[in-house]
Amino acid sequence: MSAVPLYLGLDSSTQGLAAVVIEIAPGQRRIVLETSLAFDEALPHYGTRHGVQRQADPNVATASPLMWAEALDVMMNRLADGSVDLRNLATVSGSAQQHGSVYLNGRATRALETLDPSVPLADQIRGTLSRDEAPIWMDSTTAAECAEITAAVGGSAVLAERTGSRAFERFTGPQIRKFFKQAPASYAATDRIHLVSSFLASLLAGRHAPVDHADASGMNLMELSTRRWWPAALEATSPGLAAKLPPIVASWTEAGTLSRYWQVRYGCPPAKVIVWSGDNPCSVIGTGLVREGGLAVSLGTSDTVFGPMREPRVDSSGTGHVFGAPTGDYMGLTCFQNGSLARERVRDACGLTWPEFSRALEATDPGNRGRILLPWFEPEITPPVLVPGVHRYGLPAGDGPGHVRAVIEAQQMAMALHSRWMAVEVDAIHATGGAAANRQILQVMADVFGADVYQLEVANAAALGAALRAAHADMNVDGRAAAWEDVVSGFAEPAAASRQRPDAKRHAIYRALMPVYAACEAHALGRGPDPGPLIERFRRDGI
Ligand code: XUL
Repeated sequence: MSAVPLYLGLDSSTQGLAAVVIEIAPGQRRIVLETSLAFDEALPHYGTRHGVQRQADPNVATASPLMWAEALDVMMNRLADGSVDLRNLATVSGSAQQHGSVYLNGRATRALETLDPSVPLADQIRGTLSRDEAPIWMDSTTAAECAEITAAVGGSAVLAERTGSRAFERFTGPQIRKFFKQAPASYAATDRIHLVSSFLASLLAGRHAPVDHADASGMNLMELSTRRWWPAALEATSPGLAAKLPPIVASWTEAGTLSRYWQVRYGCPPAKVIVWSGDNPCSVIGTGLVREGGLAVSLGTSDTVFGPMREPRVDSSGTGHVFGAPTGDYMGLTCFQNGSLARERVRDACGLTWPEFSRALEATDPGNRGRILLPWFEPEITPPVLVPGVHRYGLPAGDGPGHVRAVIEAQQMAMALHSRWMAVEVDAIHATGGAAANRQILQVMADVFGADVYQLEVANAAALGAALRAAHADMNVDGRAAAWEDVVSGFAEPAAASRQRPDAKRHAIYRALMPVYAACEAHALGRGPDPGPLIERFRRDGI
């Protein structure tokens, strides 16, 4: 009997690297292994906090590409220790935090092609960087470049219409422009600019990998309708950019095979490497949302709301994004920067463990008696807040349980409010990400959205999505690619027993609280009056 093929999905996220291995054969579909490492603990010599190299300026966020490379070595070493039979690996793909960029010099091409299996990967890549640190999605230092690019292409509406998003500080185009302006010599010495996803795929394949159309749409550089680099955006960004960018390909394209480095060092076969994609696009697959109509919420370092779209419906309010999806369709996404780290900040400030945090949530009233917190500990993406700051409305600083409920309610209301542009009628939400394990948080989600909320079996939907993308590229039916429904079936299905239903009374409370929350946001952003009277009215009538 021939061996059952294995598919590996890797997810290089902000805080760590995860791997999911699945096997698929007739009558046999199962997750063989799920494992992860945290950069701070596994690779302490990079001195990161939550995977990020923080500087004094809270708007700067970078990480070392060498750390991501070294993590690949650590993970492959772990996989090769016998827990899976790597010899049966058929295809590999990956998922990575979106928008971050890696700058390589002219030595990279040869270095990738001649990686020596006896020398750690990071040591061989060190000399190929034309910029030591990669700016990542949490960086918000490019407001000037966003304005310049926007003006050069004819305004925000034009940029959004063409690329799927108005200019965003974390997007790769504005980041590239800033690098070109601040370090012109290093920019000139840059031969190739990769996304985190295409950089890591290149390390596996031993040659420059293309970017897939899904992750490329997070750059303000790709024309959504043609899925090619948009010349006007390239020109507005930096000189000679076209020659430095990888080609854009469909998400199921083969980037090569696992190079000799991985074969000799870890006993891998020459398995096909399928281009990597962004973590949110991979999560679309990993949450099983392969057709329009579904919605997922990911509670990770960033909180994101996303769902597949058949046709691109660009957000005229400038809040969200339209990306390509790995299925070949599109996806809508709204991103919130103050996700897990904000929950952690509140938990730590109250001196609670996670179980105590959950109990505090349960012990407080839905609607929090109108006590509202805007948890902008870090700069926020949605709504745009460049100067971080926490705002409290009717919430005394010493009220620990009140803060616990307030941070969760604010995050859920912000997600519900700012994802309206996606115009998806939701009756079910697939929840993923670390905090999706918390039933109390998911109950608030169900009550705020007025929708059923399901947990998925796999904690890391992005890594699972990458593994499923790897499988899809290998699963041909009569010479044609397998249908996505067949690929995800049995893996990315919500567990029926996990269903959490909204409570009609609580949903009514949140419907009444939502305009109060929106008024607090407007006030904090300097765009609206004191919401005090609205809060008073809610306290009187809303609960
Ligand atoms: C999405 C975004 C984040 C990162 C986190 O636009 O910026 O969700 O992908 O990894």
